[in-house]
Amino acid sequence: MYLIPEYQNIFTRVQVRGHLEAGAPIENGDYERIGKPVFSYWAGIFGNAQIGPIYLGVLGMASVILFALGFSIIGFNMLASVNWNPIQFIRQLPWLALEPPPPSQGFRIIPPLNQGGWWVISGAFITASVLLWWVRMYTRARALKMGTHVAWAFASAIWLFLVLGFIRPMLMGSWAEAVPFGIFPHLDWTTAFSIRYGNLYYNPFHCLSIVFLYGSTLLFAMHGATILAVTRYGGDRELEQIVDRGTASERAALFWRWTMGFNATMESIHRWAWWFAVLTPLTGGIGILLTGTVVDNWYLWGIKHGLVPPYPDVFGGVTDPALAAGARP
Ligand code: 07D
Repeated sequence: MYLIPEYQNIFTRVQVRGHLEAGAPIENGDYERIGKPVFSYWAGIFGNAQIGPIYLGVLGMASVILFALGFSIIGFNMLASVNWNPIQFIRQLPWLALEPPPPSQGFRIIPPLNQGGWWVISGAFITASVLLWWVRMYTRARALKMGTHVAWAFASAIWLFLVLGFIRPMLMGSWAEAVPFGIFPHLDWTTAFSIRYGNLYYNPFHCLSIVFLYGSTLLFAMHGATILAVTRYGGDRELEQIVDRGTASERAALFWRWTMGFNATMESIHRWAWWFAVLTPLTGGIGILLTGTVVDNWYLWGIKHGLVPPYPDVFGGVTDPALAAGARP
């Protein structure tokens, strides 16, 4: 017997290839769409099989060039640190670093090149690159008459990036507070930072940031799974379901009310997801900004505010190591 499917959903592993799609026409803008789009089987496995057109424009080109410059400066400094030996460069790459200026340089705008000067220059290039990429996102969204939600979410990540690399070091009066470039070195920096300031776990903004980070993954999994589960009823046509609720939405909503008593709506789930993602680096940036500027030791702060559980007093009292004789002022 030959079975004819009743409903064809748009999630299918069959790669449907129509004509190359140039994209929506744009008013008063003869924007370059570089190159002729092509189809790729492998791209189609992960998303749309069509690659291109890409638009770089002036902002995009400037951003790519600045990033390449910053990235190359980091690479060449690392190469210099292994005596220009390419084999050692590959072998030791995960451990190599371009460090920010030492404390003795304070927040001098251009320290000597081998005293963190290269770090400042590459950081400036990468920061300029990231900011231009943001402007590009904003202007591309406007050109397509879209909302600018993506750009504002990206701005939240840029906030944390700026706090870590520029705003907090400036407030602390020292580039040495900033994050080094390097794979393990930047991870070591997070541990050292946490220990130096009395355990970041007791920073309530780090807690909040983790809540939103984990929350984002949970919401993404719940939403992705829910939509996949109701595609057979047309749930994958999310925008249609927002304005004209169908049986897919009804079932998805009832499923969540059954299983947890409450449901988001076809529209609100996307706002939940946007806010959780945005609040992750937004709260994180606040937490980093407060560290060392307003709060010196999160553990002692936690004791003072009843966050740290009381332990039996068998180990003696805890004093702030930063207050001990000989500690760095
Ligand atoms: C990093 C910023 C935006 C990035 C942008 C991109 C380029 C590329 C490339 C040069 C992601 C620009 C970059 C263009 C340049 C080249 C090659 C966003 C970023 C715009 N923590 N922790 C967080 C957990 C601990 C510590 C956030 C968990 C320890 C520090 C998050 C645990 C210690 C900082 C989080 C844990 C510690 C953080 C990041 C568990 C020691 C931060 C959120 C289970 C290891 C950051 C308030 C994010 C922060 C941060 C999670 C443990 C230290 C929620 C789950 C106790 C110092 N931690 N952490 O979105 O915001 O990052 O803290 O143990 O600064 Mg933590």
